[in-house]
Order: sequence, then C-alpha cells, then structure tokens
Amino acid sequence: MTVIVTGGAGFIGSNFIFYILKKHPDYRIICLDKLTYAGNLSTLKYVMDLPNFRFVKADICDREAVDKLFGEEKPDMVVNFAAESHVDRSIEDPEVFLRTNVIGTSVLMDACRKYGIIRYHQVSTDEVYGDLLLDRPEMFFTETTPIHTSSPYSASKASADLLVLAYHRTYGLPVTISRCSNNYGPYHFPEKLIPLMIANALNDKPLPVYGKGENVRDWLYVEDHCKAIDLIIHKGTVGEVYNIGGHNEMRNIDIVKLICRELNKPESLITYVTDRKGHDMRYAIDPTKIHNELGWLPETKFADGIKKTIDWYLNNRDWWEEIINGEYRNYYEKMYANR
Ligand code: NAD
Ligand code: TDX
Repeated sequence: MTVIVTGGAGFIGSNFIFYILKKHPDYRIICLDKLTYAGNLSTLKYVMDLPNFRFVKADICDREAVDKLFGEEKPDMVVNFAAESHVDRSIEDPEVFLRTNVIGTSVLMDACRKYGIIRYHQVSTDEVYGDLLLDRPEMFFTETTPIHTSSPYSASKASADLLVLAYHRTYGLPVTISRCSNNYGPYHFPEKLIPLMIANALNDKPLPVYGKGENVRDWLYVEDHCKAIDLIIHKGTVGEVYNIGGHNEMRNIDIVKLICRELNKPESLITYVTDRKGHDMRYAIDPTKIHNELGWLPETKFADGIKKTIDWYLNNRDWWEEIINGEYRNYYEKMYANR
C-alpha cells in the first residue's frame, strides 16, 4: 500500500506518519508538504531515512508538481492534512486559506481522479458546524448538524468538505471525511492555545487569555485522532463523514490554570486580552457514529495526555525554542502587542 500524506511536516500529519509507519511497517509513506511557517522538517528526522518513507517539498496547489508525484508513486490512498490551520491568521489574511484549503483540495482530488486511488481522505474539523451555546450542555455536533461557519478558516474547511462530497457524487471518487475536535500533544505549533501557554509559562511571560476564558473546546490527544483516521481509511464507508471527539470539554481558563499548576508557575501570569473576532463559544462532538460503526473510542485521558504533552515540551525545548526565536517573533508581536 502506498499512501501520500499531505501536510505531514505539521502537527497532526507528523503524528499520523509516526503512527502509520509503526502500525503498518509494510506501507510506503510519501509526505508531501510545502513547509510553510507551520511545517518543520526536523519533526520528521526519525523517519527521514527509512527505506519506505519519502519526503517531497511541494505545494498542494501546484498542479504540475502534484501530477508528477502521483505519476511517479501511483498512490493507493491520499490523506490530506495540508492546510492553513490557525483561526487568528485567517482573520488577518483569509486569501491563503482559500487557496490552500479549497483549491489545494481540488488539485489533489483531480490527481486522484486521473491516476485512480482506492481512498481519498479529507481531514476536516468540528469548526465547520459553528458553535454551541454554553447553557445547552445537552447539545452536540453530529454528522448531520448543518454547516454554519464563523471564521474564514472554518469557511474554507467547510468549502473543501463540500467539494470532496461533490467529487464523490459527480465523479464517484472514493472519499471519506473526518471532522475532529481540538487536538493536543507533541509537535503542536506554539501559536495554538496549549503549546503557547506552556512556552510562555516556561519563559515567565504573560499568558494571553482571549475574552473571559470561558470558551469551551473538546480536547483530544493527537494519537487518538490518528487511530481514528487509520480506522476510517481502512474500514470506513466511502462517501461518509465521521465526527471524532473526546467527550472532554474544558474551558480555556481551566486549561491555562492547569498548565500553571503543572509547571509550578503563578496564575498572576494570566492576562485577559481582547477577544478573538467571531470567537466560537463551545465545540462538542458526538462521536457515536465512529464508535458504533468502527469501534473507535478515545484512549488517552486528558489528565494523562496533558502531562505527557507538558513533559514533551520540557524535554524538547530545542524544537519549540527554534520556532519562537525565528519568524514567529514578528507574528507574536503583531498579534499580541496591542491586544
Ligand atoms: P499545522 O498547521 O500544524 O500543519 C499544516 C501542515 O500543512 C504544515 O506542515 C504545512 O507546511 C503544510 N501546508 C500548508 N499549506 C500547504 C500547501 N499549500 N501545500 C502543502 N503543504 C502545506 O496543522 P495541524 O494542526 O496539524 O492540522 C492538520 C489538519 O487537521 C488541517 O487540515 C486542520 O484543518 C485539521 N484539524 C486540526 C485540528 C487541530 O486541533 N489542530 C483539529 C481538527 C482538524
Ligand atoms: O493566545 C490564545 N489565547 C486564547 O485564549 C490563543 C492562541 C487561543 N485562545 C483561545 C481561543 C480558543 O477559544 O483558546 C481556544 C483554542 O484556540 P486555538 O488553539 O487557536 O484553537 P481553535 O481556534 O479552537 O482551533 C483549533 O481547533 C480546531 C485548531 O487550530 C484548528 O485547526 C482546528 O480545526
């Protein structure tokens, strides 16, 4: 089996590559990644020299490069993680989100049509459903919840999902889509809530909580997401959408306080800053379908996962310090200086 994993130098894609190489050591894995600010080749250093792994630097929007790679490798499956993934960046500059997340998806699927594949899998997000109210805790996103997006990021991801389903209906492309809640774990880029708070706390810098910190996210350990995708691409039904979530809702402020406690840092570092525009209040996934059909359940409890994650950031300072001391400094200054 030959699998092209796009966006594999990013957070979830790299964790997926590690998982799949271990689970299916006879598979050939090709990582296709543009290496944007979010992609990091050093993340893949442990697999780079494996005989059944190949890294190709290319943009998923580059038709010629994608066609060439498909022609050379004739993949059986494509798992598309490549995306612009940060909501705050999409609010500043939506265009690249449309290009990569929508056009890039269509370029990949056109190559799948041309060369023939047994599965194209689109890694999507719970953000396509919009948000839920804090005072309706009995409500959850199911696969039939209407698409109702809030940010340019989520609108671009929803557009891609619609395109994927259209390619299935119109061209019979064998697709699946997964919509997952917030992931956390190793190699998470430090612009996102959990790694940002860990890195800032370790450097005794302010911990910028948007609004009142009451927004709720449903956190899932990244390896559980990878296991779910592995199940879907092998056993999922073509043309179907699967929600993935941990039944682990937490308020942002509680996560930040927990990180302070784990690192023995004072809560006085917490700084309330101007809220995100269009900030979604609550995400919560109902994972009944993937549980009933494919037997998936999250395995890592948040209390254990967050400890493992914090340990990883403590033991891999080089990985994230190189990032925060590079171009990221300008980003941080621009986004947080006058917030
Ligand atoms: P990330 O930002 O950490 O990584 C994205 C990767 O895609 C990077 O390696 C980057 O270089 C690459 N990339 C970006 N544009 C590209 C292009 N035009 N061509 C080729 N490669 C390109 O993102 P992530 O958090 O790992 O998310 C991966 C996927 O999972 C995304 O599709 C995202 O929407 C989805 N998702 C993420 C979460 C989460 O909590 N992080 C939750 C649900 C779904
Ligand atoms: O500095 C911060 N302060 C803060 O309060 C940052 C970066 C975030 N937040 C809040 C905003 C959100 O309510 O924390 C929450 C989580 O924020 P992010 O880490 O930016 O994630 P989110 O916006 O929820 O989106 C994530 O989950 C769904 C991923 O980035 C998406 O790619 C995925 O689709």
